[in-house]
Amino acid sequence: MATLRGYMAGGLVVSHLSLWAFLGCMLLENSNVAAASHTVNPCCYYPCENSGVCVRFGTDQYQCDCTRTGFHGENCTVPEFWTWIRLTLKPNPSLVHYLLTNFQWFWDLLNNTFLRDIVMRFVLTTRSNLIPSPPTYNTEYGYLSWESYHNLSYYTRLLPPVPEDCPLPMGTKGKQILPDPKVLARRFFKRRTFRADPQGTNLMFAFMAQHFTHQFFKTNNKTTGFTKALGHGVDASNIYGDTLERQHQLRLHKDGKLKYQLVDGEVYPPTVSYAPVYMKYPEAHPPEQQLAIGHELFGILPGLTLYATLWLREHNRVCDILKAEHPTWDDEQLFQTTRLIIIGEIINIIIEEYVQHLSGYFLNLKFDPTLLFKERFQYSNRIALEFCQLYHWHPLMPDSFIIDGDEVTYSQFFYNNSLIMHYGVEKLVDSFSRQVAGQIGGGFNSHEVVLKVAEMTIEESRAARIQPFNEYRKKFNLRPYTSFYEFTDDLEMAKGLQELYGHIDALEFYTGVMLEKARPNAIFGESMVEMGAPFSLKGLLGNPLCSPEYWKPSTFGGETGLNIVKEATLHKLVCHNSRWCPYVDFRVPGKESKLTPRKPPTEL
Ligand code: ACD
Repeated sequence: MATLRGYMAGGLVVSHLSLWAFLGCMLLENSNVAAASHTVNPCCYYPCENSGVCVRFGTDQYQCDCTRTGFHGENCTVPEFWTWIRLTLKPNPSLVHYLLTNFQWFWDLLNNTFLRDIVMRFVLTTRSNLIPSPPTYNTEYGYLSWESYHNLSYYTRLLPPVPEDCPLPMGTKGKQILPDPKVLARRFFKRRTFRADPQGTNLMFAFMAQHFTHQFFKTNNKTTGFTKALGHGVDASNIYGDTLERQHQLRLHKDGKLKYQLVDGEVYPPTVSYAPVYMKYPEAHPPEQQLAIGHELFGILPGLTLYATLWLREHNRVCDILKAEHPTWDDEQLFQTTRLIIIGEIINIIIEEYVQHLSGYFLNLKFDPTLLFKERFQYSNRIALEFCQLYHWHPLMPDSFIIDGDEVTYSQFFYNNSLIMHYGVEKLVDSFSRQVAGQIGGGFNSHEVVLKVAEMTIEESRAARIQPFNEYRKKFNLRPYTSFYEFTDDLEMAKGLQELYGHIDALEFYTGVMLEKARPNAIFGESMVEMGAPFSLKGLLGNPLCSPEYWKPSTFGGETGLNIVKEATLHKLVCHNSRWCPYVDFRVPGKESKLTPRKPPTEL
């Protein structure tokens, strides 16, 4: 069993620690109870490295459980032989990223061989292995518990919360009081002048990000750490509703289809009077302008209603295809099978186009569930609070919206579904695909209207006692930063953060992933990729659809349905469901992918 003094070998920390230990001893003489409450919980020092689990014994002792970490020793710091070999040979993440984003000629060759599958399998397994499955902790339970495993209303947690009894809010480093979230938002998040994303990400991507992620990020704002999205993954609840009752209100109950309305002969989501579901609109908003959509908040931005319209049209289009092949199927079977096809399409588009775009890789990412069939892989997923936190990508939002040459301000944009019917799906897609989004990482790029979100995210992370950014760097096999000057190249920011946090090890998780220096010509920094990718790939491939039991033609009504899934593209989603085919991509023109097109646009 180790004591605090045993772990902390040197420097400043020891003196800090000794002071607490000394205080503990003084009090011990008077009362045992008092001693327990004044001895520092040794787990507040995060003494266990390499994913070892800290267990407190007595008052000032702890043990690191290093089981199956590949390390041993008091603090899980001594590598076993094979771990040592692996670590010696393993290139660092920046080198791997550099190799994947350069040498196009090499990747062009590799993309056309069996080696693509091997590399893709390696990406999927190494990333997914970083996510515990079954899930472990949650905001209430910093140790394994049945409640935490079983209660789907919680977001899971990769690292346990900072213990309640730590001397400082982030454990043992930093200041007694964390910086005011408002000050952090105003000084480091707020946009000065719009900084376009160097990867050319556009608003079509930004609205996809928002539309797609809100099916599994539905924070229950009444209690910290809870979610209303019980599907914990891609379940298309943003299209079909998150309760059976809502789903039935949205369904036509004929041929498997969803309800719709026709405006000038074009299909749009129905009004709430026809499909009576709760939608959040300002009080005076006329009911005939309130559209009924799977997610109750999607009326706020026309970009979200645009995607809702596209998926509605796609759902009903697929129903027609299935019905032609299965005239005997009833409404229920047509609906359920179409939903599976839609979920499969979403996963495909997200991996092969959305994540592909974010990655900037010349490796062609591949959606092929069979790649994992011989691997040890669990087909389940639990959304983590840390994933939800890091996905607040509001710097994507521009200063205003340029639609068909017209400038639309935020106040004209919010809750304005008439824009969709006025311009039509085609012009909106074209405009959003041509307008560049903001760079996510590096700070100073959040528009005033979304600044409050950064504040609220920081407040949530404090209420949930999320561990420091550097602890997450270690969890994801990244070297912790040693100073704010290493963390960011912006001297003003480094100085300001040092002054407010006092120590780099006290930097908070969300502030860390968002403000970290972006990689050269990239949308965000190293940590966002190294932490976001494991959550994403585990969540996408952990979907039941990707399991050997489901991944077969019969699940999708036959080869036709399976092929719709396998060949889904953003281009088809738009062009199969519009009068004319606009420019559509996740990046602005001129920044189109240099990769060999995976599916020629003519193949519609
Ligand atoms: C890799 C692939 C490249 C990863 C590049 C960037 C990842 C960064 C953040 C997350 C990105 C996208 C999230 C997409 C889908 C989320 C799906 C969640 C399903 C529950 O190098 O590994």
